[in-house]
Amino acid sequence: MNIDKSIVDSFVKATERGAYGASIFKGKNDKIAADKSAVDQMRKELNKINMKGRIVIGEGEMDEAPMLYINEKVGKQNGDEYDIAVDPLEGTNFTAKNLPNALSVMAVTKKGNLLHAPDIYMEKIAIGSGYPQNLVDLDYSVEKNIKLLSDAKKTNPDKLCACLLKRPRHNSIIKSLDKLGVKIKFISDGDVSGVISVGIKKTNIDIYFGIGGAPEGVLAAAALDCLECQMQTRLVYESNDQKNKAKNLGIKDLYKKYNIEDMVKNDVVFCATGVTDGDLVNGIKDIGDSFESETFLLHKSAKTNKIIKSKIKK
Ligand code: VTB
Repeated sequence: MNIDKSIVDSFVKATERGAYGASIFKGKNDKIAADKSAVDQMRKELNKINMKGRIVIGEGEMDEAPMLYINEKVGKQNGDEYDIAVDPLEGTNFTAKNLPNALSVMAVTKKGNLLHAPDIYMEKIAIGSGYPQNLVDLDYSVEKNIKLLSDAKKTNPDKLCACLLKRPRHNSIIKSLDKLGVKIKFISDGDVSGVISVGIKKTNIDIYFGIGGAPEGVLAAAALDCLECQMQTRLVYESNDQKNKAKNLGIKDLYKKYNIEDMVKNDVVFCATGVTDGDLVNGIKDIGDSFESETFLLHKSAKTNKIIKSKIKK
């Protein structure tokens, strides 16, 4: 069953509110307050929706997050059942320091269609649309993935651009890319928008590599699903406790390689509202008793791919 178009505006309102909440703390050097404000505002808006919603990816477990925790029920508890992944503030650092690319993000499916990923790390590789299926693979070397991609694009590796989080854990990938002459766009944070950039022509990014958060991975997969791009991921464990967390969420094969269809099934809606100006959308503009927002909206079954500009009373 597809998601009815009539409910999509309500999801957009939730990320608009989340972004507004975070924007109050733009440049105030307080990541926690910005995140809390985003969570509070998004939750309030979600609870106005006629749905039986359940958070499957959220701000953490019930005992560690006061709101929008995994398994929290949201919505008025009437109507259809939805599974919801939220990152009310993707880029707490960006907001605190008033830097570009902070977003309020959400993905929604009908119940049972989203991977319940634990809040741990995940390896990710992603490319744009129009390539042969399963072209790149996490188990191939960087050299092999780049060769496959440059051959498919009928170009040379030195014409490609890769996006990566700037972290020491990526040093060996960076070394290989440097050797091949591949251009690199480093991001300091925010790999939801980093991964999605492979599906946005104007960014000129051909491939995304590296390890980031698993919740962010599932959110990006929702967007890339709508954009008909390719992505493969695998969970990364730093302790037995993390393995148990995954098992408790129903993950049987701990080292499974997930393609998009293993993370997101059937219809999906993805929305991301800008907190600060960024590559995808502009940030919140405070205009007195109202604010203006921009939201990147994707809806798979309706083939919606647009930017929604709103003016909303505070
Ligand atoms: C990752 C990434 C996020 O934080 O979770 C990162 O997916 C944290 O990584 O988009 P480190 O532990 O290496 O700092 C973000 O960049 C922002 O939440």
